[in-house]
Amino acid sequence: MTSRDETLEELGWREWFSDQLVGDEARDTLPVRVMSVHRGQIAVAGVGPMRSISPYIAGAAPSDDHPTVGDWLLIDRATFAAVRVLQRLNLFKRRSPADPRKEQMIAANVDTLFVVASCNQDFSVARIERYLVLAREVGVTPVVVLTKIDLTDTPEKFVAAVRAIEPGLRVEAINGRDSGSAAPLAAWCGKGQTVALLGSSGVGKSTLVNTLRGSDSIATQAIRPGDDTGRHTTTAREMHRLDRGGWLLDTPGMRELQLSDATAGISELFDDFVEAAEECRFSNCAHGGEPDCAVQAAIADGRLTLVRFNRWQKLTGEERDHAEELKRRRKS
Ligand SMILES: Nc1nc2c(ncn2[C@@H]2O[C@H](COP(=O)(O)OP(=O)(O)OP(=O)(O)O)[C@@H](O)[C@H]2O)c(=O)[nH]1
Ligand SMILES: [Mg+2]
Ligand SMILES: [Zn+2]
Repeated sequence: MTSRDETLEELGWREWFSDQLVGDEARDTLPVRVMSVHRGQIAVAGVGPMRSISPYIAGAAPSDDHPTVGDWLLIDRATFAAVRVLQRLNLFKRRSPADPRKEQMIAANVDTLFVVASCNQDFSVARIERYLVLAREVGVTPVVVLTKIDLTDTPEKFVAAVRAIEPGLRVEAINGRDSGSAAPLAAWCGKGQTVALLGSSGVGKSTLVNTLRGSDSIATQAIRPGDDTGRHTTTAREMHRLDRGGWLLDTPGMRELQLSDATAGISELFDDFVEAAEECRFSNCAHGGEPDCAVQAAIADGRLTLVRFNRWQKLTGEERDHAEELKRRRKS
């Protein structure tokens, strides 16, 4: 193996990407990974020094063809201009809070998702569940990281609430400011691995990146004492390198995660409800009092819970509303 291959592998390069090179691309272009996206410029790393280049690709179609953080990009060997984005292993996106018709890319080519939530007033099972639906939809293994266990007398209550979402879910409860406490997370951060951190503002994503890197180079900021919400300290998505070779992709805290086209993810996370619904008398049963509703029957005899039913209905309702909205706009 040449040192070039080694460098690229440390950045997460694998056969999936090298197999995509066609024709003269191996000769005329260089593969680089998008490390960060800052207004109109992207920082890319590959063999040689890190560069800041324009993300503009001549002739590219709108939306998904544009590079986002985590992407593998071919750049022209001579001019360093972006040539094309390699097909992704996976892509995290959400509905844009500013314009619900648009999707916003969050991160590409992620190996593990850390869903970060804190053990305080800001804790919400429904919110964590949304990130888990997204992980299912995208096909990336999630780990729920509960931070700030040093600030609660009952960390086990938070852990139990998360474990109840899904059997077998990985949950790590830690003090994100303590390297010993955060050490188990290193298991997902091996050489060439990319771990994305998602969660609300103030839960401690950047703090965790600093702790795992043994540095304090990323800005963090105290949360609001009234309601424990954060101050939106991180403003850009950025990959950070760990000494052991992995990459942590820090992101700005989200006010709300509006899922986009997550029907499959919702069905997977709520497969027990989907299964029960197949037994309803009417195939279009809304599970709201129709005769012979198997979902209501399962809730009545305790096989399914009402709280999860309500969250399932909310998520499927949002998907339905959004699909109808898009249909309406297309017609008009
Ligand atoms: N006590 C305690 N404080 C923590 C822990 N993790 C983070 N903090 C504190 O929580 C505050 C917010 O942390 P940040 O790392 O800035 O949060 P963030 O998720 O990056 O927030 P945004 O960048 O706004 O999305 C800081 O004051 C951290 O020191 C923890 O496990 N225990
Ligand atoms: Mg941050
Ligand atoms: Zn029903």
